[in-house]
Amino acid sequence: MRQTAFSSLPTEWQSWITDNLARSCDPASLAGLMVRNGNFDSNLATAAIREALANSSNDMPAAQPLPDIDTTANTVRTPDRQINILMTLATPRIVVLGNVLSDEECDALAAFSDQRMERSPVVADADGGMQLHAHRTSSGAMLQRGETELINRVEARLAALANWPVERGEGMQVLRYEPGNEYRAHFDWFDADAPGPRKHLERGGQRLGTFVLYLSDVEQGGGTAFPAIGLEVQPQKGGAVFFVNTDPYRAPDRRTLHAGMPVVKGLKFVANKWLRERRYG
Ligand SMILES: O=C(O)CCC(=O)C(=O)O
Repeated sequence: MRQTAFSSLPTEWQSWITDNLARSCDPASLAGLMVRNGNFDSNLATAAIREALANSSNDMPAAQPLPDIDTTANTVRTPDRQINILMTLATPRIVVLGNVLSDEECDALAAFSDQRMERSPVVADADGGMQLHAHRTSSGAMLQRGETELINRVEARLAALANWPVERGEGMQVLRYEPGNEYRAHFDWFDADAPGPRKHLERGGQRLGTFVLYLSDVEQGGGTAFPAIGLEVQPQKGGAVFFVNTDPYRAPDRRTLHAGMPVVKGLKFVANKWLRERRYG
């Protein structure tokens, strides 16, 4: 008999999947638990759960639309700007972009945000509150969606670029890193199994996609590293890296682990834009 993803699993894991699906557990959460607790590859876990669903009385979940950039040509024309595709990776989906913002737009976003910067927090696992952590040492400011004409323009551009409605985006978060500042490896997706992050899922669903927009060049250091796949993107003013945080069934993808590497020389400004499953705010 042909081996399938499901049949390749140890029998105790096969029973675990079948039992949990029979209890109507969320397939994406089950895949996450298999990766975390069983050390399974996320593609194998997702495929096995899909097969189990197909063989059960439950309906097989359909692949869901995700934010994505059309990389069939080497440039993408948005309503107001032509953006360059510099590098693409199919899975995990990562696109490195040039010419997303003009120098003036970068400077204006950084200057506007710099006045209200405070030390950047992380989401606490226990209660979802925002807490300071030694792993994240940048300063940051949250911008409201549509807060100024410039923010509105950039948000409309990113929405056209990623084929994802503005309403499903969080407000941008602008960060400033001094030499020595960093954000150690972390995920942008929220873990449905942790009580704190779960609260954030209730408002707008999962963070499906991320843009890190580079608002400055950096003399040395300050790349965005993806340690699980051995990739590092160097900051180039006006450029960006875009990545998709889940698989097509919206299960978190652990290969999207990423870090803001320590700045060695110079200042680094970035703007994060997170794209949610549903309308946000
Ligand atoms: O600074 C970077 O390059 C990445 C920032 C980041 O990952 C974040 O703020 O979540």
